[in-house]
Amino acid sequence: MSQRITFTLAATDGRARTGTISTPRGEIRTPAFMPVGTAGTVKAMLPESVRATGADILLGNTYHLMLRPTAERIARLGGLHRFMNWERPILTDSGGFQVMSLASLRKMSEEGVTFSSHIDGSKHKLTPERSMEIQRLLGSDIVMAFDECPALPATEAEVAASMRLSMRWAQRSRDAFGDRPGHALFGIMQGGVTKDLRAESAEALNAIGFDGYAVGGLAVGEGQEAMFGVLDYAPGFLPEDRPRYLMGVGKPDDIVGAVERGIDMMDCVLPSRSGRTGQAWTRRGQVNIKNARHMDDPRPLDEHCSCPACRSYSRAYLHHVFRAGEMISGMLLTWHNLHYFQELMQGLREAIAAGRLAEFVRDFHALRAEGDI
Ligand code: PRF
Ligand code: ZN
Repeated sequence: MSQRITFTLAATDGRARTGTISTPRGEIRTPAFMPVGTAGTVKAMLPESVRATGADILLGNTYHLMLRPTAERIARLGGLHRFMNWERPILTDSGGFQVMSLASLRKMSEEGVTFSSHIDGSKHKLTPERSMEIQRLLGSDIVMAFDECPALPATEAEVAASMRLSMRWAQRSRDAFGDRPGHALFGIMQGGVTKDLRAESAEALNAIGFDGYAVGGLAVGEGQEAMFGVLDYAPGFLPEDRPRYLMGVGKPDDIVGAVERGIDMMDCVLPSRSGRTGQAWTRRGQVNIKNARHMDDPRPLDEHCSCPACRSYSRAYLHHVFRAGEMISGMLLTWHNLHYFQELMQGLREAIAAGRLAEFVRDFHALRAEGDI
């Protein structure tokens, strides 16, 4: 695989962009939503079903896979794509963010982070160099630099120190990654909600040079208004000709607002996780299938949705299988949610290409305001 990964912009509408990331494993239409396949599976979905929802790329996690079944075992078995039966592009997160949210006995230093596994308590170490090695063993197409996302609440001095550490790690990630045609390395901007720190972080990343740039450190409890406040300027600090990835976002209205502000890629557990807890996302907002009002309702979740859950099952059935704890409940709601998120992305791409994003966004909010009926 010597073909380089390229990004081609097809159209812009205001700050919003649509285009294509071309990789040896296939094209990624942007703005793109990446379903999360943390442990080598998008929970409750077969890979061919995930593809059928319209996904071009999945996200995998260094942290989970290094602990179980280990990166070395996956490499011996032919890499993550073959292991999980997904031959299209995979982006892997670098591990530090998951260490901070899941592991115990964490110890940070200039070198990296040591921690105890949330699975069996075993001791492990992640550094920029080890994260690059793990992501190479997995066969990841888009590798993320190793960073630290500071836990909130944090003072501005703490956010600044953490961002500068992440920028030193970004340089070490770049050095350790080397030149790998057909694989991309993305840097991750940090700096909290402080404009000067975001600018300093972007400048450091631009000087190192990456194939794409992520906006990290958002959607960590600051609220949508503060997040949009940062997105009003942060994408503008990054090169126009490289993809911009907003990590861990988000709800449908977060996605729409991020795309309006120039974001090209996003990932979130929301559609898959909430599918397993009985939450459906539709054009009219959230539907809680647990609610007794669905018990006798013969209508589908959304009569305009073409997913298998909406084509063949009633709200009454979806309510019943959720209440009964049947596995098909998580399967159908996850499918519906991923289908809805991908349909939203397709709508955004088409609206940007046609120069009618403002109308699309207006209709999006108007239908949600009507609510579920
Ligand atoms: N860094 C990394 N992964 C992430 C984040 C980050 O800041 C976030 C923040 N929303 C989600 N996932 N490496
Ligand atoms: Zn549906």
